[in-house]
Amino acid sequence: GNFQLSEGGEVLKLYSEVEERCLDSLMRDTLRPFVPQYHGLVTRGEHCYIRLEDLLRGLRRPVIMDCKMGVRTFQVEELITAQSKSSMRSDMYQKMVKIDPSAPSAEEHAQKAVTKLRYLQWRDTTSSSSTLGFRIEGIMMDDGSIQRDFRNIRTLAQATEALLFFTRSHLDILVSFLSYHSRLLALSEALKNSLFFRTHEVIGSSLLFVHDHSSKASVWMIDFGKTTPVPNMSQLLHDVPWAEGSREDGYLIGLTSLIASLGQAISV
Ligand code: 4IP
Ligand code: MN
Repeated sequence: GNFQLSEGGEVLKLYSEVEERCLDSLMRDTLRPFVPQYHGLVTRGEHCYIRLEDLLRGLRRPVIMDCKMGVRTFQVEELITAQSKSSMRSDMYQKMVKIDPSAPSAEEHAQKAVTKLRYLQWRDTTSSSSTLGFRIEGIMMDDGSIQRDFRNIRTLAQATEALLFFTRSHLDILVSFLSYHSRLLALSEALKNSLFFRTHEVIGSSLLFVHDHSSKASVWMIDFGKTTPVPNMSQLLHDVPWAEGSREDGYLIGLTSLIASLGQAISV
């Protein structure tokens, strides 16, 4: 979870060193127009916060969709952590059983716990993350209601259905699809030219889709708490599947799927 407050037209997000470093570099990167503007740190009570542009500012009853990007949502460090018994998580076992009681192995059932790696991989392979390179984490409708029921989406056609649901009841669906489509194409150009993107493994980051009645539709890159520089000056391709030993995240596989899905939605 990411705890945040609202203050003076900004969003205050609980400090994370990893995320702060990313935002700081992003302010000097070609991706700057695609991320919330970063205004430095502030302390409130006993906590330190990251001051961010409020992406919902000026919007009336916005509709929001969070798509988690990449073919995996675990960091490669989890492969090592998972080898120590102390990393067993009963909370993650509980979350898993609640969705699918048959998912844990006999051993996991006996321990009533799973490793974080196991849980996150299970989430990736039972959603569209592994196959399409993104998954819909949630949609907030204009009445404030939140839908998180997109777990069964696997195919591009199902993702397109969800996108149609997302823009339903709004303005001209086509107009917002077209503006999302062109924003994603612009993002994909910016990513091609981004030094930050070439040199960072982007894990657990989302694209936030936002529109309201005034037809303003935009997409933002958010959540960099697990986005880290790749070691030894190496660079990532982002458009190939992950395999053990690599740090590829499949971010561009997800972006390509999203663009294709919007393309399908436009032609419906
Ligand atoms: C959550 O699982 C998400 O994967 C979180 O990632 C992750 O936080 C949580 O790990 C994990 O329990 P569900 O979405 O299935 O509930 P995100 O914050 O990107 O949504 P991390 O810490 O990996 O960022 P824990 O260890 O925080 O519980
Ligand atoms: Mn997120």
